[in-house]
Order: sequence, then C-alpha cells, then structure tokens
Amino acid sequence: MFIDEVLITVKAGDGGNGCLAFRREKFVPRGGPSGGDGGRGGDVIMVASDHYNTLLHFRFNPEHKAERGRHGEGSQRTGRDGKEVELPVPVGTVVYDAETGEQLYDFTHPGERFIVAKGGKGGRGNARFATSTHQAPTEHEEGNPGDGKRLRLELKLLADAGLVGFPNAGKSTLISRLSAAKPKIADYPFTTLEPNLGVVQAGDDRTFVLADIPGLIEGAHEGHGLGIQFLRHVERTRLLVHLVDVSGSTGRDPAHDFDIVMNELREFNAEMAAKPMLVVATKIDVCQDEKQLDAVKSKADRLGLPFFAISSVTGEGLEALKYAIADRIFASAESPALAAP
Ligand SMILES: Nc1nc2c(ncn2[C@@H]2O[C@H](COP(=O)(O)OP(=O)(O)OP(=O)(O)O)[C@@H](O)[C@H]2O)c(=O)[nH]1
Ligand SMILES: [Mg+2]
Repeated sequence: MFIDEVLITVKAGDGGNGCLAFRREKFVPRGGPSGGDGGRGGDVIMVASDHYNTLLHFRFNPEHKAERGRHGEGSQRTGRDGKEVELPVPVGTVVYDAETGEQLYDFTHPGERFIVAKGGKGGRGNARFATSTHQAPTEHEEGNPGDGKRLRLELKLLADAGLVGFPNAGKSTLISRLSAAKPKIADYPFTTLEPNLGVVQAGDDRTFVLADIPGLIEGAHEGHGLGIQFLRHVERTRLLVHLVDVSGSTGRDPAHDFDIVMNELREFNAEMAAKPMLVVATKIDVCQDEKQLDAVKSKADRLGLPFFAISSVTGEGLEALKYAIADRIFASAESPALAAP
C-alpha cells in the first residue's frame, strides 16, 4: 500500500506566569494584592482538510509551535492567552506518538479537529491567594509548560478512481501502463489478491491515484471468487473505471459480463452502483468479434456512460482514457489540490 509518512515536532504554548503585585495608588495605603493570572498557552490542533492530499507541506516545515500565554500583570490584569496553531492534514492521516508508537488519532472526515498538544495552564497571580486572614499573599504560580511531542504522521492514500471488472479483464495491466505500480499480471483469474494503488500523472499538473482491486464474478456478493469485500477499497473513490474484456477469448459474452459486474456493485450498495463510471473495452488488439465490442458500447450509451476502447499491449486509447479519468476527477469542485498546496 502506498503511504506517505513524516516525523514532526509540535509544542503547545506554555502558560503565562501569575503576577506578584500590590495595589499602589495615591490615597490607598497598603493596597491589597493585585497580581493577575497568566494566560493559557495556545494548543496545536490538527484539522482534516479537503485541500491537501499529501503530507508534503510538513516535509519542509517539521516543527510547529503555538504561542505562549502572556504573564499576568498588576491591577489584576490576566495575561492574554496564546494563539493556537492549526495544522491542516489530508483526510486519511493517522497520527502516532513517535516515541511510544501509540496511535493518537485517525482522520476520516474533512473538518475533524484533534488537539495534538495542549497549551499549558496559566499560573495564578497573588490576588488569587488573598483570604481574610492572609491579606498580603506573596504566593504566585508559574505557568504550566505546554505539551511537546514528536509525532509520526502516516497518510493512507485514498484512491481517486477504482478499476472494477471480471478477473483477467486487464485491470492490473492497465494500472501498470498508467502508473509506476508493478502489480502481478498473469493469464489466469484472481491474479490480484490485494488491492494495488498507482499514482498516475496526467499532463504536468494533474495527478491522481488509481486503485486496482481483485476481480468480481457472478455471486461475488455471496462470497464467490474473492467476494466483494475489496470493493470497500474503492468505496470512497469519485469514479469507477469498469473494464470489460472484449477479446472473445473468455468464451463469455462481454455485454453480459458488464451486467454481472453492475449487479455485484448494486449488491454491495446502491451508492457504489450509482457512482460516476467510465466503461472501457479492453484487449482490442485481439478482439475477434467487433459486434461484441459494439454491444458493450451500446450498453454504455444507453446508460449514458462514457465509453472507451483500449489495448494495454499496443497502447491504443490509453492516453485518451487517462485524460478522461483526470477530467472527471478534477471536475468535482472539492478536488484536492494535488500539486503542492
Ligand atoms: N492482448 C492483450 N492482452 C492483455 C491486455 N491487457 C491485459 N492482457 C492480458 O490479460 C491477462 C490478464 O491481465 P491482468 O492485468 O492480470 O488482469 P486482471 O484484471 O488484473 O486480473 P485479476 O487480477 O485476476 O482480476 C494477462 O495475461 C495480460 O497480459 C491487452 O490490452 N491486450
Ligand atoms: Mg489483477
């Protein structure tokens, strides 16, 4: 699984010190204690954001400090609280304590906030210690130190688009052609037993993550083949790329394969079946019967789904498909800024 990882240091603000002071005013002899409390130190807070999808911004900036609380002052003035610091992280970031290895948080939704380092409490000024029998207290406290931690951030890369289709349809071959991923490819079903992710570059400025998952067969939702469990890996993608082998060497009807996979997606859940989808006829270099290819195209047309025909062997149609996938991913308004934020 493709992951991004960084080590960072966070330090919350220290609390301000409480003040030792007495009122000194004209005509007020022996004024009472007036030292104010120190302010609270600022927290360091992580916030899951849609606008980031890597941890790159921490690589160049691995130390984050929040402001300390100001010291208390005379005339019972409390010190100002330190400003907190917000660190944006991509959804999918898991936060670990780098010393103990303990998992502290797992960000799954945009907007989620988690305090990674708590600011120190301000110390009390001497005004707080006055009682009827103790009218000129000199006690005052120092502020507590803010938390300091070394953290390890790990980003579970979320795929933008997922490949679905029958076993042997050419999913792994396609991802190996579009990305640097080197999945196992072989001429038998269920070659892929674990999902693979590949990072695809479309032009200079667009990058997306494609997921290759094990193939689906009829009855996958009842556990046939490897089942539909792997669909959860593409559940949060914005787009499904549905591959249909039209070579004719399967001995099956490609249009029927298409229906079976659609049905398995529906059995997984309705949202999965309703996801934006591109239909891709594969292995056109060895297509024996153009009518079968046309039948798949007609099905796509009827469902209003864009249709592509490719060969991962000759490379035909691959560029067009790559850009079509990128167009769809980046068309959605909440597209992450995949380049540096
Ligand atoms: N002629 C031809 N063969 C292809 C093409 N794409 C894939 N193949 C072959 O089809 C077979 C299956 O390819 P894979 O990429 O492993 O298929 P898959 O969909 O990942 O299969 P599973 O992992 O079993 O679900 C391999 O022998 C590939 O070499 C193509 O465009 N043309
Ligand atoms: Mg495969």
